[in-house]
Amino acid sequence: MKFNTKTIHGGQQHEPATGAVMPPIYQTSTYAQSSPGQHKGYEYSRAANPTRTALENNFAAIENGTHGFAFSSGLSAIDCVLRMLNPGDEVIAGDDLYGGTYRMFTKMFQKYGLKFHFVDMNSVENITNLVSDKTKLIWLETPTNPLMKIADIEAITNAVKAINSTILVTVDNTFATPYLQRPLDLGADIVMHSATKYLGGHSDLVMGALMVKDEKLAEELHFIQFAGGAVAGPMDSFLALRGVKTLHIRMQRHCENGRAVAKYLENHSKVKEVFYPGLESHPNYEIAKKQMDDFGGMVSFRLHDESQQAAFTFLENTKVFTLAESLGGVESLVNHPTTMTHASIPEPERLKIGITDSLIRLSVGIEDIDDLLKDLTQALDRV
Ligand code: P1T
Repeated sequence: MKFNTKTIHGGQQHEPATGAVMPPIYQTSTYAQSSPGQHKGYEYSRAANPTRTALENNFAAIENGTHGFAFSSGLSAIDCVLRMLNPGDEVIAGDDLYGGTYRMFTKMFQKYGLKFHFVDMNSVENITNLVSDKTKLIWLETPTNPLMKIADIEAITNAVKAINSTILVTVDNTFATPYLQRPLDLGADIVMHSATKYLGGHSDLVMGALMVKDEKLAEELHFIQFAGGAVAGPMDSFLALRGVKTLHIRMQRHCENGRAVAKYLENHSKVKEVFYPGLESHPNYEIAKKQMDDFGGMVSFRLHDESQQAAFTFLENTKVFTLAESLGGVESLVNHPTTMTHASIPEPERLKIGITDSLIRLSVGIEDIDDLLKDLTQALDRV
């Protein structure tokens, strides 16, 4: 199946009892057994639930994997991957990550004896120079949140695996989605999503996803999910499945609108810098063009006026763009990374990579582009 068919039919079958085209919301925690251990494949909904299974099969299909897992949040999906490691193990991660990911690495897992290196993924050598016997995991976000940096998944995976083929490469594919980029096809071992974002697509749920193509890895992740317990509920699974069915058409419009907004901002006198991988001025434009099928709906920019007040004036005055955390829904959102999504990163670290007070992040929705540009114009006029 091609991608636009897989979003709708991937891993799906009509419900056997009634032929229902959409899977029912199996709002049940447990399942009757005729004798201890004798059941129809479901025992307890932390282990598996049929609505979640339908979603997980769809998750696997859209990322060209064999197994998918739906978690209660994006962070709990990341937590599951990290729990495969042991004290003393080392992780090499990008230096620009969602603030909550950075917080989990540094504030939670560091104290259990894991060591994290944060590097600019722009250069493969930055990573290979750090690989040692202790390296067990590479953590990539591409495009990154919020600076839209691009890492070359294939080049990094090949270089790392040439040193040690057992090192796992995980890609947080939240910003790109499999509509634009399929990391498992490029050699990565695990794809992770905050399904809260584009996969769900309607800002009505919090969920995480992992997708893999290796049976043993799937077993290990399933065990941790089952033993740790961070599963997605049946209602949210239903909503996410409904969301994925329109992923391809939503993404098409997100990309069109994202490109138009990026071009508009690039030519605006009050805007100093625009971060969008589809602009030729983006330092990783060539890698983005090779690796992605289009460039998505996330756009960050920096104002010429570097004061926090200038950024706040803009943020307080958008009307179609709602000031809120999160991204990837049908509606346009605007966010201030330093005080909102990335506030948990210590200021010196933030400033080192360029997350300054004048940085603003847009999640460009699928509204009419004329209304979006008009809204940006009137808000920028007030700065
Ligand atoms: O919020 P949650 O579903 O737990 O997902 C965490 C997460 C992981 N990875 C990336 C790239 C993310 O962007 C997020 C969540 N991000 C936001 C809430 C935000 O506004 O950036």
